[in-house]
Amino acid sequence: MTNKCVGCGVELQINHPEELGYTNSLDSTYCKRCYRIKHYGDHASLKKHSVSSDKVFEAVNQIEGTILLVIDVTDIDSGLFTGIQRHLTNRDFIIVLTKWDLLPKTVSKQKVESYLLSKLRDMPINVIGIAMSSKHGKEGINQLIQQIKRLKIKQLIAVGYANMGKSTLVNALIGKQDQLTISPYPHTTLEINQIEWSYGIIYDTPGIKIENSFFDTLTFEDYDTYSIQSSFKPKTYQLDSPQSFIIDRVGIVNIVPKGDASITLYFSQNCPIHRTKYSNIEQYCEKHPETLPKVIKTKRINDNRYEKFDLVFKQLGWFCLHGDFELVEVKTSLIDQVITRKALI
Ligand SMILES: Nc1nc2c(ncn2[C@@H]2O[C@H](COP(=O)(O)OP(=O)(O)OP(=O)(O)O)[C@@H](O)[C@H]2O)c(=O)[nH]1
Ligand SMILES: [Mg+2]
Repeated sequence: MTNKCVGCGVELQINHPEELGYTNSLDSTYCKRCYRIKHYGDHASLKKHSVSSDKVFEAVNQIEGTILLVIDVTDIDSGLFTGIQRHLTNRDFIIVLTKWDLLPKTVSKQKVESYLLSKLRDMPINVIGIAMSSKHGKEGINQLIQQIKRLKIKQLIAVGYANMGKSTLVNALIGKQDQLTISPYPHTTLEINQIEWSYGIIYDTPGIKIENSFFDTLTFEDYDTYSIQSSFKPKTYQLDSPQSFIIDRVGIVNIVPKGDASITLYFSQNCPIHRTKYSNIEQYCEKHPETLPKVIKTKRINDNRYEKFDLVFKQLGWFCLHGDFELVEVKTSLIDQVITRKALI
């Protein structure tokens, strides 16, 4: 029988120091990569490896059980992948919204849940429960455990896009904070990891790769500045004149207000976002070509459904716009990664 790394699920090996699973002894609990991530915060190896989503689905389809679909609450719009019912057929789903501590405390859980439910309406999957979890406090985890007990679920498979918090959630469920390896970067878990716990068996799985992500257009190091890792510190601007917002190497948002209007930014505190007058944007671009995305497509936002709406740059955050607008225009390379929704907050 082969031994697997308890942290990332990969098969242990002692012959190839540069390859995955390397360890000094086959009796080790963790591979060298996990050891270095856990003890030295050394994430360099994460640059090199990604995971095949098809392989993940194929492997998950070999396992019976309820799907614990893990979605980062700051990125709900990425969390529900297309074709989910095609990839995971005839399953029951419990959806867990993770990272609640990153949202302002005033956010209504009902509002977020009703947004999730509105998205689920178009998806033919059988949802038998919804739960919320947070880095702080055990309330959400305890409620999830109660649901699992009540539904008499014996096999659970944590599935979701990379970095949504699957391994952190499984650690919290089994009550062992440090068992599975976690990191702030995607593709930490490499293979399916089977864990026995008080209520049966729970599987941690490698994250599914988000295709066409803004992060594909940035560098690995940019992850630290652009990804949302600490609570939002929203910034609000009154818009009494036309303005442009530039997210470094991601895109530009041009806004021409009609009367009273405001904009609130929900992005990583380190995310490089500049503001200038709309009348200056061309000059700005000429002066700072390095801040522009490589390819630029333009999309006009004509969403008049809501008085207050979010302009979401998936995975990165969103602008919340309040009021009337003559023009809202986005210029970016990944136009499909920008969507609008009724304001979440
Ligand atoms: N603030 C906050 N951070 C969280 C929470 N859950 C997970 N994280 C962080 O999110 C990052 C990713 O967590 P992981 O558990 O490694 O995510 P994963 O889905 O297993 O990632 P892959 O294995 O790469 O697919 C880590 O930096 C975690 O600390 C949470 O509830 N709150
Ligand atoms: Mg993981």
